[in-house]
Amino acid sequence: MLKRSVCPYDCPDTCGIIAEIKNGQVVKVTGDPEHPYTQGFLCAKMAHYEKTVHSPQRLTKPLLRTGKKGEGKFSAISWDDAIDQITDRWKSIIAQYGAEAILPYSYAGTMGIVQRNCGEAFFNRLGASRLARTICSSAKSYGWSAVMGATRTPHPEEVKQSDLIILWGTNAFATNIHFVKLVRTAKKQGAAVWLIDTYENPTSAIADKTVLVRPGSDGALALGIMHILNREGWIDKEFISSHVQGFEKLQKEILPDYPPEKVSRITGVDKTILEDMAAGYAGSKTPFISLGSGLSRYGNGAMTVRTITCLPALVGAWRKPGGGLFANVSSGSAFYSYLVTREDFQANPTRIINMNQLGTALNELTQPPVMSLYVYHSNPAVIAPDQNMIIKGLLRDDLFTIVHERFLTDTARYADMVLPATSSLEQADIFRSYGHYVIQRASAVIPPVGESKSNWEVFQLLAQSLGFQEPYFFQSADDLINQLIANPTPWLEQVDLIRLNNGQPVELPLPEGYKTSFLTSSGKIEIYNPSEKEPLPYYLKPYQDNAPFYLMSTPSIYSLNSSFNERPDLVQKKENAYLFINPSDAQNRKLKNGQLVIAFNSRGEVIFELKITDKVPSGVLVTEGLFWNQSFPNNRSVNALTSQRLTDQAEASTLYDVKVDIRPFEEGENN
Ligand SMILES: Nc1nc2c(c(=O)[nH]1)N[C@H]1C(S)=C(S)[C@@H](COP(=O)(O)OP(=O)(O)OC[C@H]3O[C@@H](n4cnc5c(=O)[nH]c(N)nc54)[C@H](O)[C@@H]3O)O[C@H]1N2
Ligand SMILES: Nc1nc2c(c(=O)[nH]1)N[C@H]1C(S)=C(S)[C@@H](COP(=O)(O)OP(=O)(O)OC[C@H]3O[C@@H](n4cnc5c(=O)[nH]c(N)nc54)[C@H](O)[C@@H]3O)O[C@H]1N2
Ligand code: SF4
Ligand SMILES: [Mo]
Repeated sequence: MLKRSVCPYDCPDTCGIIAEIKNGQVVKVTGDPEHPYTQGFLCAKMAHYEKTVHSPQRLTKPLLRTGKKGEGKFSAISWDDAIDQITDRWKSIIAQYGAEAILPYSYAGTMGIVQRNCGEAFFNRLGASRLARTICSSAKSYGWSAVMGATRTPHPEEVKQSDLIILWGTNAFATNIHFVKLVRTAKKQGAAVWLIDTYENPTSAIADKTVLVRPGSDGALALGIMHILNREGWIDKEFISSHVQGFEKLQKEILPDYPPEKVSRITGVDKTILEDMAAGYAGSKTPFISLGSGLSRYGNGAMTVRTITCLPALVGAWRKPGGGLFANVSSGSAFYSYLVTREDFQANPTRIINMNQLGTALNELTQPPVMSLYVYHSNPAVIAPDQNMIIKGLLRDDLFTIVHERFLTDTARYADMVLPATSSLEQADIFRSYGHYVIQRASAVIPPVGESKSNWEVFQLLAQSLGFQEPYFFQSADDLINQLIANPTPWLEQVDLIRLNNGQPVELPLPEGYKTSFLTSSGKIEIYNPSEKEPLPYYLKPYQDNAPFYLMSTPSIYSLNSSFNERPDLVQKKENAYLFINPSDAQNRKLKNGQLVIAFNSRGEVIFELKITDKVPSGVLVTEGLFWNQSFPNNRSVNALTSQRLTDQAEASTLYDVKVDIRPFEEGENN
């Protein structure tokens, strides 16, 4: 039997998938050829999703801790027992400290609108602390909106009409593989491809030109290019006068400050390359920038994105199909998401804790302290910054931690109670994407593995055990999906709702003329934005500690954040937690290829295998992929080095704004 579903992972491609089912088990997973964007092809991770779904490591029963925290020793208990113990403990915490002493922690294990967000309704009703879910790309969204307002990002297929594609801070080979297919099509038609990154990431294989910038300096690079465009008169005056606000101010007050010599000093990009880039950009008819999120994870991240977003306006790139800038697709507004998150269930607004500062929250918050942590579809002991602080918090004897998971992740190992979670094929949901405009409903296609339950079901059980009476907590996930479809937003109304209901992929239409009627308060592209504290973009410095090497921890082709570490076949392909270093840096430090080194800073130490390669410039170290801490000799992974500091706007993570030093790992050393 073949059943249609959707890839649930935090990936811009959000593929349509077909699951082949025999005797209630998934035996094979393939791409859905009818999906308009992903067209029947899946990445290496999902090509054998059945190995994740039916992995021998799947959690199948609720578990109660029997060993020390972190030791990973548990015994199975019944669901009734688990729910009773949780709600009993919560009642006593609430009586002593108030419900704000309970902190939910969740992110992007599953991207479906219902399963991802239904916990919000439950915790709003409970009166728990709220979590600012800003680890990924909120600074990028902020930067885009500061210039473009609510304007929709272009359709990704437009890239096929481009003659110059700039992959700016994105490793699309790993993270956006269907977009690479479109880039290849454009290339066959003669398009040039540039990659702007901090190292020659795997995607540089399709680039005609790879420009390496100093980490966190892209804002200066964009200003430098704009300086040259202006100096040479390579600007589209007609487009600017009808569609852009504040170019003259930028021209007078900002651009003179960014001559090539200065920009070259800040970015490390040679002056002649800057001149070439400006000439190439101006000479292209339809330049298309695909902007990644990596460069937004710095102390200056929002400003960097804002500055780059101004660039296409200067040459009028927007007016032509195939030109412009692709940021994140914000199709969430196609749904009335409050039907899921139910802010109205909050009696009073409770405090908001930033997910990037979990370490501080667990160790230092008072009034009230965090006394219980409920983690679902996230793995903070691996993915969140300042790992040592987080683990110190998770080790607290008086902290009651519940983790709802598919696998015994590092976070789950520190839990008092572990609840088994269904996979996406065992639960109903409805999906949108941040990489294209297709939406799709999915039903459960196999029964739950073991006794696992979906996020939705667990929150219902907890709600009922706590005596919540709202009808919301007495319906099925499918009922709620029906409501989302039965109450369409004006945008959703434009799709074939019958097809959507039937689980077929449908595409949200982009409004006519959306690339020239901008959804900002002035109706223009706002290079000058009077509602910003700094109304004009300029080069803001990142944080950057005082240590010799920048450290990039970027995605791997074979995992997705910390997901897929349950798969020996994929972990094997990653081989090891490598740290890439430039040959000259290795030589200066007398370090050899393949030797173990410790990367360290004031926050922690992580052991890597050194790989010498000229793909990284001197002064930069790169590690690809997040591994489980369990696979490292000292039980710490790369986020032991990253910091809880936030971006300039939108409180996002600064995961790449980090510096370290390295030293050889001595045999017997195991700190
Ligand atoms: N150093 C460094 N750190 C990073 C990044 C980086 O590039 N470098 N990337 C960051 C980014 S961009 C992001 S978005 C975050 C992502 O961080 P997370 O959202 O925490 O993502 P994952 O590591 O994939 O962990 C998701 C977990 O959810 C579980 N899960 C999957 N489906 C379900 C379900 O339906 N129910 C439940 N209860 N559990 C489920 C999976 O088994 C998995 O363990 O990581 C960030 N951390
Ligand atoms: N296979 C796989 N796919 C994934 C993920 C994964 O972990 N693995 N993660 C998913 C998630 S959660 C997300 S948010 C998306 C992310 O996808 P994108 O936002 O498209 O970003 P990435 O492909 O992660 O690439 C980030 C790039 O930014 C570079 N970079 C870092 N700092 C700078 C800088 O200062 N300037 C410039 N120019 N470049 C810089 C890094 O070297 C890296 O190559 O991918 C998703 N897809
Ligand atoms: S991880 Fe991304 S590319 Fe791979 S199947 Fe899922 S959506 Fe598609
Ligand atoms: Mo992300």
